Amino acid sequence: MSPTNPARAATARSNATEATAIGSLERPIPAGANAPGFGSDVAAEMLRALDIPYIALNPGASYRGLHDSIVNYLGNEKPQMLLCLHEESAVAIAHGYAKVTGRSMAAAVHSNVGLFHATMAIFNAWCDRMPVVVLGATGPVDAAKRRPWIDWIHTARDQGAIVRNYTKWDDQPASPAATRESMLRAYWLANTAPMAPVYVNFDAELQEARLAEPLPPIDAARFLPPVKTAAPPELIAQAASMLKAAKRPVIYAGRVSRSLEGWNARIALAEALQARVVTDLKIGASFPTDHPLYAGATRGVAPDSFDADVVLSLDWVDLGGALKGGAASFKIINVTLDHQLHNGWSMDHQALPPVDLMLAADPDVVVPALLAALGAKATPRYVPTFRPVEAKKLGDDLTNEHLAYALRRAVKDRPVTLTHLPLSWDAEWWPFRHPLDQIGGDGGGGVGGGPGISVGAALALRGSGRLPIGICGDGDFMMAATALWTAVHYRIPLLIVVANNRSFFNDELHQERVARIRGRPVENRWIGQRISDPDVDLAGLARAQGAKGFGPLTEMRELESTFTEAIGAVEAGHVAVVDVRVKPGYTASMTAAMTRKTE
Ligand SMILES: Cc1ncc(C[n+]2csc(CCOP(=O)(O)OP(=O)(O)O)c2C)c(N)n1
Ligand SMILES: [Mg+2]
Repeated sequence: MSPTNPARAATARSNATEATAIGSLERPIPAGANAPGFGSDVAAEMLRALDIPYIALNPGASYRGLHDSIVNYLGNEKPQMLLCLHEESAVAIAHGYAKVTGRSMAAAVHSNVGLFHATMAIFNAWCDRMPVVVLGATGPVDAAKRRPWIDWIHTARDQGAIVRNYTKWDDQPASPAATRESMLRAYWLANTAPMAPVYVNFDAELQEARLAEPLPPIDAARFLPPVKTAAPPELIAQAASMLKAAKRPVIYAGRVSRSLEGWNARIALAEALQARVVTDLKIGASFPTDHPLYAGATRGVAPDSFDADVVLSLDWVDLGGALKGGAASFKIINVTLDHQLHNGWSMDHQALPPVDLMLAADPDVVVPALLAALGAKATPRYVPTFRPVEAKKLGDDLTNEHLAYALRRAVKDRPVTLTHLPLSWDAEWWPFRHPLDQIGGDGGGGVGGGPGISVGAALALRGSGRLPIGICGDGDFMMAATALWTAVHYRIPLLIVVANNRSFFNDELHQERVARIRGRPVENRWIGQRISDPDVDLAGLARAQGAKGFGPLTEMRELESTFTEAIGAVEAGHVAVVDVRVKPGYTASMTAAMTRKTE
């Protein structure tokens, strides 16, 4: 049973489908090219063979061959180009798309310079373990073919080195045949758990060269074997008996898929074991937060040490850190494939956790196997039920809690996907009852991910009946506000709410902490952090790009009605931005954690 009102979901769906189909936009005149004639036609054909629906890009001469092939050979469909105003947005959009669908789309970025702009978003996707196929270009690699100056500054001997430390694989194929193999391998690796971005770099000359001879046909599916990483039955049996014997089992529900089947299996497992479940706001919803067994969410801060005897970690992001509070007394079962990605450059592998039983497997595959081993029912008792938000008296200052409360009241029983949350969000403000209710954070802690990820998620959710809402800090929003243009241009409905405290507030708390430790005035913490004088017109930034802009809202009583109006605009197919002037401040527990004098 769905937690939503079916009639409302149907209305939302029909509104979305009434909106202009993206595929009807930017149609090229027929070019009459129906056989591959150039190197880049082969690469374009591969994109289609890989069933990549969209390629988010910012253009550049280094891949003008591929650009032409997508427009004039493929007719700009499957994949369709999504023009972005910054490479960071292009990759962030592909990242957001993957967070919803679990599959990669492509992003294309120009030579070294476009790749430099894209790096932050690639790192975010890497830390988030999300698949993105990033395509780039260089050259001509043959120096004799280079145009003076520009081709020289935009050619690097080893361009992949820019991103090699935070991609799963990269390549620079040297022939059309190698291009096909490279793209197949890249897509397969990116989309095989543990998932991560990949980078394929095309030589400009190779793209533009005429094909000497046609390549033999290729059956792409045979090179993309689905990989299901299960745990050996004896380890499943061992895990099942440890969990069965446990008196106080706790499940750390970490990086799992968005599938409803997997979600239901996790609930059934928790119910069978009577295990409490911890979740993490940094990653997508993994357990219903209104379930009686739900034990709370963490974000950035390690969870308190739970009174547990056995911990089952389903690919928890920082298990070592989480267990610091009391691991000595627990038995720990770790289900993860993440170690396959760990390298010597990035420390995103986190602390090394103590582990008593290791299942090097996909948590989505392990949970049903555990249910079977326990002889437990695979269907949960939990039934998601919508409950209207109760009227609540909050304080006079407009805070993020007010924002959450008023937004929930305006949303009512619509199915919503929270595509991004600000740092100062408390899990208790918004219940999750479906795996797509929330898709997690930026992954790499790179501020500026929120708008692009939200656009990509909204793209994937288009026509699903779900209302995408990204709640961004003002700093996050302004770093990547131009990602919205792509949503407006391609008619991707989306609501962005800016939790605007007119500050890079997180860092005010850091300055406060340093001042406390040094015995210096904490009153100065705002200097070099506050974004006012002038206040930025965020609704204006939205309107300037063709989105609907609302605000700034400064009064509690304005919120619910403005959100209702903005939601109406989104349901009519628009992009809407609501600027809410919130009081600077984090939740008490977050502030305490950030400003305490010593560890
Ligand atoms: C790319 C990048 N630059 C700087 C930082 C450091 N940083 C962490 S949080 C933060 C403030 C973000 O401001 P905002 O989005 O407005 O959220 P707020 O802290 O005000 O709630 C900054 C600058 C970062 N994490 N990433
Ligand atoms: Mg801020």
